[in-house]
Amino acid sequence: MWDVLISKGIVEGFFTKLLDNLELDVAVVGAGPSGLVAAYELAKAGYKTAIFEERNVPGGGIWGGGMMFNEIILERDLEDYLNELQVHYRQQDEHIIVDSVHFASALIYNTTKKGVVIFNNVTVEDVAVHHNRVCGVVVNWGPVRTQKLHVDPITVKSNFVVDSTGHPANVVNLLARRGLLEVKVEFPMNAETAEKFVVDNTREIYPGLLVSGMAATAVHGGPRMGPIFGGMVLSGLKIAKIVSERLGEKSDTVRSCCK
Ligand code: 48F
Repeated sequence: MWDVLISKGIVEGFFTKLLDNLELDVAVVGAGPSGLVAAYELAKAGYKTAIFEERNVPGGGIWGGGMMFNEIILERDLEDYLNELQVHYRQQDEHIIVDSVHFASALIYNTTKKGVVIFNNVTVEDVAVHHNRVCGVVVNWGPVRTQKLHVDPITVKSNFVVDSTGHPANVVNLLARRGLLEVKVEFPMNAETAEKFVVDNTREIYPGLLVSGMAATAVHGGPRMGPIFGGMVLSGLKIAKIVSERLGEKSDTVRSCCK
């Protein structure tokens, strides 16, 4: 019966992916622009990377552009990167304008094409901490959190975790609530200063835990920037650079702390 063959294909396909991603080099939390770029670059560099996204649809804040006008703005110096991703754009003064649906689709397509699995409908509800170092993510189905179901999660081991959860900085705040690190409150809108701030503050914020995009801005008290996305792309690129250096140069130390 076809219907059962379809069921078998789906169940086998999903569990093959899940088993293959229970031990990662990098777990990215949130499939917004900074998380997608970070994962794409890390996969390009050969690191086993997966993204956990609590919503059904990856892409985070890209789709809606500014106030649902579905266009986004990037800085002109990202032209080469957009060409690499085969994104169509228009130039306007020192900026580039891109259709937000096209940009979100291109990031999702390129990231998954490099082999990154995006586990959509999966929320990261906690992290695993061993010897004062983040060593993985604790995951559950998205609706378990939204519907407050009493269901225990499972753990995915990862040498590095990236909080790419946007404004709420959900992963960093899990540690902040327990007094393991201190966070600030996001500052009001200022696109010009925000674009530099987000890149400067993309960093390892706790051993094994990095923070990117609006999460990096928020927890460091930086200004929001609205529908300009160059900083998000550069933040994702910086995450990949930091992690590559850490995993490359000190691979034994880094990998062995998460046994
Ligand atoms: O907010 P978001 O797009 O992240 P970002 O990379 O980009 C920010 C911009 O979109 C925009 C901006 C740019 O100029 O200001 O806001 O910082 O995407 C964050 C993603 O994380 C998911 C959430 O559903 C969204 O798709 N997310 C949040 N918490 C969790 C999560 C969680 N605990 N587990 C899994 N996914």
